[in-house]
Formats: sequence, structure tokens, C-alpha cells
Amino acid sequence: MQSEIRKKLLDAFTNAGEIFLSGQHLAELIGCSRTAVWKHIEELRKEGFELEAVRNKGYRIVKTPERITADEIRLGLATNFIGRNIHYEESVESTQKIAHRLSNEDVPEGSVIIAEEQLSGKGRMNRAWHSPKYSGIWMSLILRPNIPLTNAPQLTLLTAVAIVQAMEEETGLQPVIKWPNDILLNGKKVTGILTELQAEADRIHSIIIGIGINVNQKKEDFPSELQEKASSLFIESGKLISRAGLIRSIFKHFEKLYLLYLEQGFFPIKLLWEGYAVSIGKILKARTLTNVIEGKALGITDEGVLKLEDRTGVVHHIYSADIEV
Ligand code: BTX
Repeated sequence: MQSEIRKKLLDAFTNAGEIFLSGQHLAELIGCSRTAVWKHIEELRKEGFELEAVRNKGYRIVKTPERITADEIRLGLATNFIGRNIHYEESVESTQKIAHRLSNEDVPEGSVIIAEEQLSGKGRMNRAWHSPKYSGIWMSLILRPNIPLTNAPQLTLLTAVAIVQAMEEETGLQPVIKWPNDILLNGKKVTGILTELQAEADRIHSIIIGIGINVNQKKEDFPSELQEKASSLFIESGKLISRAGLIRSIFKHFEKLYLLYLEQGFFPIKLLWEGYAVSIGKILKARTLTNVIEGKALGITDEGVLKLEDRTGVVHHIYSADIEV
């Protein structure tokens, strides 16, 4: 009963976004007394929620501390192996670093490392990934697929599809994918994916997929240099999003796609990926480590490699690059 009131209270605040809700209104919505509402609001505060109270207006949640507990994620988790083994940390340098270490200790496939904050979150090519406390999803997933080394980048594309599907399900937003690893809303980056390998000769020991999702940040939570190019699910939807719920949904979609991939290869994933891709058919500039190639994006190959046709009609295969649309 108690937790039922709590759930309804959180739902009400979630739906209200930045709007204030009065004690009376909340009591009516939930079907309990105003004293009960007040008691639960105090409990939320003890758990670290920050609530703003304004006379004659009511309450609104200004910050969700909402530490993600492993139990909260497990409750209702609909997977067999993805996310079944959760390693949770309050503050780390980078979840990728821990994942590399744990992967050597032979943790089961599907294990995840989740942190509330990263002090030196990593992007691709040693760039930094801004990962402030309690507001995003910073996690690394350990996989051990029996696939050729060269196919590993396909898992980046698969991950992007799983995340977009989960975001659609949990937020109603319609994100798009920019090859290979950006998920965008309104042209701004809400998610980055970093795929790293542990391999010897041509055998994959493990693939570590780092996922960074901006969930409940407000615009001012981003450093000024990111404010114009980054966004969060909260900014785009106006609603606080449950990180645990989104994580569960990502695990569910990921496991489904991953099993499909292991059984049927990349082709079905490619079709789904193309459905979400924003850059196909457009003129793009691809900055590789050694070159800048401008051309029309024709699509991706059956291996997941970007095909770019330059002005002279030559088709370039791009394995890794930064893309400007
Ligand atoms: P990327 O190289 O595609 O993107 C990095 C670039 O994105 C940065 O140079 C900066 O311009 C911009 N950026 C930095 N932080 C953010 C942010 N929070 N939101 C939007 N844009 C940002 C993308 O690399 C791969 C990111 C993976 C992050 C995950 S988090 C869990 C795991 N652990 C870890 O250290 N990294 C991964």
C-alpha cells in the first residue's frame, strides 16, 4: 500500500514535469489524505529527492537523486542474461576501465557496470564524455560473441537500434541515428556509444560496449561548449525519465536484437538500423584519422560499413569517422 502511494506520487510528479502540484491535488490524484502525501514527500526528501515547495502553489521535484539501485533495475527485468549481473558504483573514472578488468575475471556475458558519475568518462579517440552525477546512464556491457573481429563494429549499430527502440518505448520521443554511434534528438546528441575490444590474434575475448545517455540533465547542467550540441531526454520531452526503467528497456531490446544477430547475422539489424538512420541520402563530410571525404551517403554495406559517393562517382567505404551532416 505504502509503495503504491509512492509510485502514484512519483507518477504524478513525472507527468507534471516542472509544474507545481498542490498537496490537495496530489491527495485527490492518489486517493489518500494530505497528511499521507506530506509524509511521503518527507520520505522522498530523505532519500535525496530535492523538492521545491512554494506557498499556494505546491510542490515540484527539482532534482532526482534517484541513485539507480541494482534491485530497482532487476525488479521487472525481462531478460535472460543481459543485465542479470550488475556491478554498481557510485563514482568511477570510467565504467569502461572496470569492464575491461572484470572481463578478464571471466564474469558472465551480459554483465554490466553502471556508475552514477564518471570523473573521466571516455568518448571515441580519447575524447571526454561529460557524465555528471545522478542524471544520466553511464554503463558498460560485456559481450562474448563468437564472431570475426572485423564484425565487431556491427554491435555498435545494433546497440544504437536497441537504445532508440527503448527510448521510443519509455519516452514517446523519436530519436534518430547518425552513423555510426550518435543518437540525436532535434539534431542534438543525447547518446554516445563506444565499442572496445579485447582480442588476441583473431579471436574476440570480449566486446565492451560503453553507453552514455543524457537522461535528466537540464540545459545548464551541460558545460557551455556542449549546450548547443548536446541535449537530454528531459530537455526534449519535458518529463523526468526513470533511468532504471530505461535501462531495463534497453536490456530487453538489446537481448532480443543480439539473439537475432547471433542467429541470422547482421542483415535484419541492418534493415532496422536504416529505418532510424538520419544521414542516408544526404551529403556528408566524413573525417577519418587520415582523410576528409565529402559525398552522398548511399547507405551501409551488409557488414555495417558506410558507403559514401564522392563528386567524381567513386564510392568510398568508411569504417570509422566523425560525420558532419
Ligand atoms: P564521441 O567521440 O562520439 O563523442 C565525444 C564528443 O561528444 C566530445 O568530444 C564532446 O564534443 C561531446 N560530448 C561529451 N560529453 C557529451 C554528453 N554528455 N552529451 C553529448 N555530447 C557530449 C561517444 O564518443 C561515446 C561516448 C561513450 C560514453 C560511455 S559512458 C559509459 C562508458 N564509459 C566511458 O568512459 N565511456 C562510455
